[in-house]
This record gives sequence, structure tokens and C-alpha cells, in this order.
Amino acid sequence: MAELEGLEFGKSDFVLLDEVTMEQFMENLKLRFEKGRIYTYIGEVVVSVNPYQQMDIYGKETIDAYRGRELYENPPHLYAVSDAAYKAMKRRAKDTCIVISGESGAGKTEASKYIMQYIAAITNPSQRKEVESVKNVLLKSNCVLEAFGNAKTNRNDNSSRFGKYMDINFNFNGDPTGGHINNYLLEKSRVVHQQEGERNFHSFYQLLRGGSQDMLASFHLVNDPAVYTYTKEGAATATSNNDRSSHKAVMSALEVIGFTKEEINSIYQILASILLLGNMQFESDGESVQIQGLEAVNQISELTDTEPDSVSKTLLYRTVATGGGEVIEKGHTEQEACFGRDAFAKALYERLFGWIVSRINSVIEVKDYNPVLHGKNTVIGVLDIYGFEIFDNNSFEQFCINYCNEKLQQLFIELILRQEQGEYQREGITWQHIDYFNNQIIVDLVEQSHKGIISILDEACLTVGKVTDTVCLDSMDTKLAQHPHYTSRKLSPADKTMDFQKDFLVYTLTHFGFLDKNKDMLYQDFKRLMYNSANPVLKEMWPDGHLSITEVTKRPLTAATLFKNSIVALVDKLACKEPYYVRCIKPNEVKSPVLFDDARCEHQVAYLGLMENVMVRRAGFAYRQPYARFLQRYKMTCEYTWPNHLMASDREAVEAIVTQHGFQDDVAYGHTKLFVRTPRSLFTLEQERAALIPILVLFLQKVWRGAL
Ligand code: AOV
Ligand code: MG
Repeated sequence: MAELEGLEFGKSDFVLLDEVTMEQFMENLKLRFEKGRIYTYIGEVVVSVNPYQQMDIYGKETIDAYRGRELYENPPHLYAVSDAAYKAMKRRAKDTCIVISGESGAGKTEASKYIMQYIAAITNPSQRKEVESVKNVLLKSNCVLEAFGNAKTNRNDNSSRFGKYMDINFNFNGDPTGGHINNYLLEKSRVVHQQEGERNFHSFYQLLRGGSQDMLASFHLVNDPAVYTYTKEGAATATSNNDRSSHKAVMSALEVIGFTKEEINSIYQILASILLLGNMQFESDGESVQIQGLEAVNQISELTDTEPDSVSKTLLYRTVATGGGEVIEKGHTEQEACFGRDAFAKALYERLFGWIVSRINSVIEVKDYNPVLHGKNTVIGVLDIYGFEIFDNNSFEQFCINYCNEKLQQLFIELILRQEQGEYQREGITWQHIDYFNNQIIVDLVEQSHKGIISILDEACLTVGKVTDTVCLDSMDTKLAQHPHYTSRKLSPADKTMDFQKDFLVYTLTHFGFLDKNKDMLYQDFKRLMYNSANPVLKEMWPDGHLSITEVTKRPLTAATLFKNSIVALVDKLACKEPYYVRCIKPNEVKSPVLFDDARCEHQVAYLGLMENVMVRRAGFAYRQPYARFLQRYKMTCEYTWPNHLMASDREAVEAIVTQHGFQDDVAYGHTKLFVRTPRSLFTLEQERAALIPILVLFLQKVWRGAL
């Protein structure tokens, strides 16, 4: 509630707006942003606007102010919801989760880090060593995952190019005992190509700019990203990241987490191999294809602990099983060799990333937990995924990212509704249904079997013979033309309004390279090459490399289907936890701390469904409070309750206050809480209380001085 801050900072809860109109909502949001109040509630949901400047609101003092307090006791803050999630977990042994959403650059990752820092700061007061070490690994893992999974995009200098869901486990004391990280679809195409103005993953630049001369020399690298095909596009791109100091931080984080020297070395050997692969060129004499300059082959074989002959052979040939069950070797065309090289580089990086995550998981995994001995093990999950994004060229990754955001939006709708409904039912209060846009129809458009976009894609990918993106798009156009939320460049070529559609997926499909990315093909030979590496770390990353070509499944699941399955599993995981939400808004496109771009912000407020959120929250009852708490705050405003009431229950005492102020028609009495329909009633009470406080203070002073 607004009680702790003056009204010059606007309303600290949108529920308290006089009227729920977009105009008032935006006015309040803007006012608060301009006054440096970046957080505002909608009930228990935190709306956050990226301040694009360092705020002095995350220090120890602030943490102490929020620790163990209730939401309404302090100004809105991430710490308050973190504490609420933590309290629910600790007091009621509930699994909770904090879901952070918003578009690219809106501040999700920063928020997730503050949340984790807060949880780390308020737990383990007795400083037990094992717990401290778990906390340390959890915090350090961020640094490593950002180095390998984030990159500069045109929307965010430190954009997450993977989705992250982290479970933190707690023992009955409420101290962290471990955790688990799930990662979702890393945008690996970035390894081999970036759009103009963007960079490859930070890790490459960190190695090249921060690695010691000795290290680089042993990897056959020079300290200049402009030399490597995969990093040269981003080499001159200015960013706010300091690659050199980050490299040091990552190296030390890897050590703290518990990666061995050999493992750390292997990680960087793989990065080096990828950079060298990228510079490899092929030439064709019309008959066969050769590698230009064999030095790189030797270097890569040295770095990957494989035979030089096997490396060059794998780059130039593939084994295929003929219809008759015969296994033959087929030479690549120059184009196939390039495709194979890039696919290999991408796969190396993707598996490296996956391996790093599972290595971290093996360190933080909860071991020897005995529920009988230790009580229930509870969990707080923190979800920080890649935000909704539209680029000039949208490809498969944007499709997946945006689909994921649709799924989460749907979960939000469902949970917020369900929660509200649940509360009214528990309290025995009849509630009025609120209608709002349900994006189920869009989710269906993507994921429905047979007629959804993913199905149509898969079908095209599994068809033998040449199906091009264009053919596939035509097939989609035919099958989906009637769908109200489907359009494509062909169906509406001049649709420039796409950015401002409420439903994300109504953007024109330019999706270039869609089919290849969905097929995600890597010749089995590369897998075998890596499986046969003498480096145990590398071998561990390629367990499927032992399969021969005749054993390989002919119809592997496509990338989109795998992604869909993982997101469905994620949603199931979230749905069974008590959710807390942080909804992030990006105030402008130019990273300015002062600019509030009204149109852009309004657009985000609309598609995040924040207005509906306020309406649902106010559906009938804007405000609710347990009887005891209400009484404590307002008892001074009523003669029957001050200083103490003599009634049979707190509820009756609350009824007395309400009746005395004449808003009995504006409330409903639940089993444990009072529900107030319009905020105005409460304002009256607040005003009266505010007027009484100075009198009360005078009174108390007199009592203390013994004058009364
Ligand atoms: P995102 O996670 O939502 O985008 P980030 O959390 O990476 O966005 O935020 C983008 C940038 O905004 C950060 O690098 C900071 O410079 C700034 N920023 C965000 N939140 C704060 C804050 N609370 N205080 C100060 N600066 C902040 V993406 O990962 O692209 O969807 O895929
Ligand atoms: Mg992020």
C-alpha cells in the first residue's frame, strides 16, 4: 500500500488507481519511473521498469529492511516478493517459484540476480560452511552461464541466448542445500553467424582478449577477434562489457565452482577449436574437395585429442547407409563441407554449454538428503528466459523464443485467475468472472498436433527429397490461412503493424533457414570423431558418438519438437508451485535512464496483460487483509475498538470499524479476511488515521512524561 511513500511518487500499487484505465496506468508508471521508483505492485505482482542506471536500492541496509517483512510494510521491491516466496516456502512448506518475464532488455536477468543475492543474504545466519559453499556456487554459476550463454544483440548488450530455470533447494531450517539448473535451447546459430551490430557469445571475446599470451599460444590463437571468421563481425562492436576483466572473473568462478584444471583447459580448447574451424576453407577442383592449408587440421586434432587424418576425413566425407544396408563413404561437395563444418562448430558449442550446466548441477545437486531425518525439502524456482524479441530478420530462434513467451503468458493468465478464484472460494465469497484475452488460441496455432506450425514444419523436415523454406511456407499458408492469428509475408505483404500487435505470433514469417535449423542435422561422423577423442571431457560430451550409421535413428525428433517438449515440461513444473511474478518493462530503445517512451511502454503493458491483471485483482475487491492486521492498523479510528475491543472476535471488531465509517456496502467478510471493493473506502480510513497520528503521538508523549 501507498502508506510508506508520499503521493508525489504515485501509487505504489496499481490496484489503488482511481479508475483502471490505460491512461491512469501509464501516468502512474511514468511518474514513478521519473521519480526513480522503478517497482510498483499489482497486488503481489511486481512491475519493474529498467532504470538503465545503477540504483542505490540493493545494498545491505535495504536487504535488512525487507528481511522477514510483509509486502505492504515497505515500498515495492524485488526483495519483498523474494521474501514472500521465501516465507511461503519456509512457513508453509510450499514449493514456490518466481517467474520473471518481459521483452529482451527489460531487466529479467538483472532481476533474477538480485533475487538470488537476496535469498543468499537472508539465509544461513549461522554461517554453516556447507551452506555457504552451496550459496557461493549458485551465485558464481551466473557469471559462468552468462559468459557462455549471453551475447550482445541489437536489443541488449548482455542478452541471454538461452532459457534458464533454477531450482534452489532448502532444508527445514530454510537454508539452501543445493539446486538444479535447467537450460533451454541455446541459440547456437550465433556461433557461426551474427546479425550486423551483434556479437558472438561473450566467451569467445573473453578468451581472445583476456587469455594470457601463453594460453593463446598453446591454443594456436592470436589475441584479436577480427582474425576469426566467427568473431570478426562482432569484433569492432562496442559494448559495455569488459571482456578482459570478465575473463578473469569467469576463470575464477569456474575454479570456485569446482571445475578441475584439466576441465577448464578443455573448455578453452574447445572454444579454440571452434575459432580455428571457422577459419577453415575448402577448395574444389571440380572432382573432389580439399581443405585449404592443413595446419588448421593439425591444430584442431591437437586441441581435440584426435587423429589429424580422422579430422580431415570427417570434414570431407560422410558415411551413408545405402538402401541395401551397405555402408559407403561419400565425398562432400564444397557446400556440404562448409555446412558440415558450421554444424560441427555449433554442435561443439552447444554440447560444451550443456556439459558446463550439468557439471555445475553435479556440484550443487542435493546429496544425502533424508526427508525423515531432515524434514521436507522445499524448493524456490527462479525462471529467467530470453525475452520476446522481433528483429529485422526473424528466424527459427525467434519463433521458439516467442512461442515460449506465449506459453508463459498463458500460465500467468491461468495462475493469476486460479489464485484469485481460489482465494475467493477459500474465503467463501462469491466472485464475478472477468473476461480477458486468452492466448490459448495462439499457443494452439503453434503446438497443436497435425495442424499446428510445429507439426507442419516437422512434416516438411521429414519429407524425403528437397523441401525448401518456400515450399513449407506455402503449405503453412494453405493450411493456416483461415486462422485469425496467422499471417505471412505472402498473405499480407505490407503488414507493417506487426510490431504493435497484441499477439506476438502475428508477425510476418520471414523465417529464413527455418527448415535446416529445425532438422538440426549433424553428420554422424563428427559425433564419432568426438567420441573417439582421447580427451575424457570431450568424449563425455558425445555419448551418442558410439552409434554406427546403421544404428542411428532415421527420424530423430526435430529441434522445434524437442523445444516444445521441454517448454511443456517447464510449464508443468511451474504450475505445481506457488507462483510469484516479476513483470519487466523496457522504458526505451536507447538504454536511456531518463527516457520514457510512452508508446513502447503502453504496448508492453498491453501485451503483458497488466491492465487485465489489475482488473482481476480488483474484480469486486481491490483490497484484502486479515482481520487482525486490519484491526491493528485502523482500530484508532473507532471508539469501539480503541485501544482494545471487547467483542467476541476480530471480525466483529472490524465490522464495527467498517460500519462506523459507513462503507458496509463496500465490503465482504471472508472467513479470515476483510475484502474491500473500492480503494476510496480505504483512503477515507487512511486519511483519518493520518490525521489521528499526531494527536496520538502528543497523547503518548504526555503519558510517558507522566502528565496524564
Ligand atoms: P533481459 O534479461 O530482460 O534481456 P537484462 O537483465 O540483461 O535484460 O538487462 C539489460 C540491461 O539493462 C542490463 O545489462 C543493465 O545494464 C540494465 N538493467 C536492467 N535492470 C537493471 C537494474 N535493476 N539496475 C540497473 N540496470 C539495470 V534478454 O536476456 O535480452 O530477454 O534475452
Ligand atoms: Mg536475460
